[in-house]
Amino acid sequence: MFATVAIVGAGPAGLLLARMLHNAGIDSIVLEHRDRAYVEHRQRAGMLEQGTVDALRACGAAERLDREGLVHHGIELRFDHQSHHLDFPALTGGRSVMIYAQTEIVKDLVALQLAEGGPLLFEAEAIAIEDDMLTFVRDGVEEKLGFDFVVGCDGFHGISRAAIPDARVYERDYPYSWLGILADVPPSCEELIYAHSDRGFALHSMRSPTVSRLYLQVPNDTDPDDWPDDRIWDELDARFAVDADWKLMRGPITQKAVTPMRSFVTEPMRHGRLFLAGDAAHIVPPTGAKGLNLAIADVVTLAKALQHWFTTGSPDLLNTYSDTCLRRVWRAEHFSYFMTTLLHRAPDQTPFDTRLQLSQLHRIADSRHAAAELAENYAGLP
Ligand code: RFL
Ligand code: PHB
Repeated sequence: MFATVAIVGAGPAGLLLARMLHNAGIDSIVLEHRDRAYVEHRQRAGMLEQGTVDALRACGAAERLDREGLVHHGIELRFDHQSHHLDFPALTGGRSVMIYAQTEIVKDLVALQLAEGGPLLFEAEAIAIEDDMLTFVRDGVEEKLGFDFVVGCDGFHGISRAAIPDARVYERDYPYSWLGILADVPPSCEELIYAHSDRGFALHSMRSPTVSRLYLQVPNDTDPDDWPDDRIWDELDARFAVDADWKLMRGPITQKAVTPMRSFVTEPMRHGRLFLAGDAAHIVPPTGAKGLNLAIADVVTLAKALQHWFTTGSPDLLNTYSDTCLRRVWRAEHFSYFMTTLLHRAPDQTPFDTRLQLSQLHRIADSRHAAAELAENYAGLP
């Protein structure tokens, strides 16, 4: 078997890359370890930057997103029992964000790929990447795939990253995790609420006009079974408490999961014909909502570079791929770290630390410059 571009992983990064290459007339094969239902239902991100929406539109994958996506013009910061609205268009020169679940992006891209793209092989696990050959296992049988280029879009637990020799790794773990729930209840807010409280962080997000997505900061290694539904709603109530006429609507919880928080970057993101994109190369804690957006930005950069190579024979953009991506990655790493440490309560937090957090939160609420700095990073740098 041979593909001009072999793509490992059918998450948003791998699927979008396949779509962009297809549109540019470059053939690819996507190998995905899991089955279709699994990748289409893995609950993850929801907040899309303008650049992500633009990329999906440009490759003809935004028809449903344009019908069902919820445009958000800001977020709410809640602390000291007060709410503060950040108006993104006013602070960023007109930018907004969109809520549309990663599961739906994946479903849309899988459907397009199967209808008009190249091969997408589910339950095909890549096990080794060599110079110009990839080995994968399907139905218990080892197969070989030759390529001109191979792209590791296989997420944080994939195998591609290990094929880059002498990589430099930068990482940080956080002393807390997120308990995330999906609930069949209309959102209790129009914008996302990021809440700082004495009891820890909470986030109110949404998936649709009838489905809410909420998160609670919890200790690492928390067992979701220790959190019956009533305990979750009571804790959310306590952390979102505000001196205003506001009530958190409760409804049946349909999913519950605990996610650890991590910052991670590997450099460089390329070795010879192997390129890394998305979570395979970098992880951010979800507080800044950057992970999916970074994955899409990598792939947009790489698709352009590959197209440039195949149309002009020039390797210039392939040679600058890693540096170009890492510049954006490190900005997002810093912003995600900033948002995380600003809003969470560390197990060893002192009253001094809390005072610093509150001082910074007040600064964002009171200063247009501080608010604009947050809004620009959140809505996405061009
Ligand atoms: P993915 O989505 O992990 O996809 C990798 C795919 O590779 C497959 N795979 C293999 N296939 C073949 N052979 C192998 N050896 C393989 N090893 C792995 C896997 O099965 C999988 O299908 O990586 P990708 O495409 O880079 O996409 C990254 C995003 O998924 C991730 O950054 C975001 O979900 C992060 N994230 C958020 N990002 C945002 O931009 N906005 C958000 O609001 C946001 N919220 C979140 C998040 C992540 C969360 N969790 C659970 C980590 C909220 C949460 C709770
Ligand atoms: C989500 O909707 O899942 C979401 C939104 C914003 C974040 C993290 C997750 O910062």
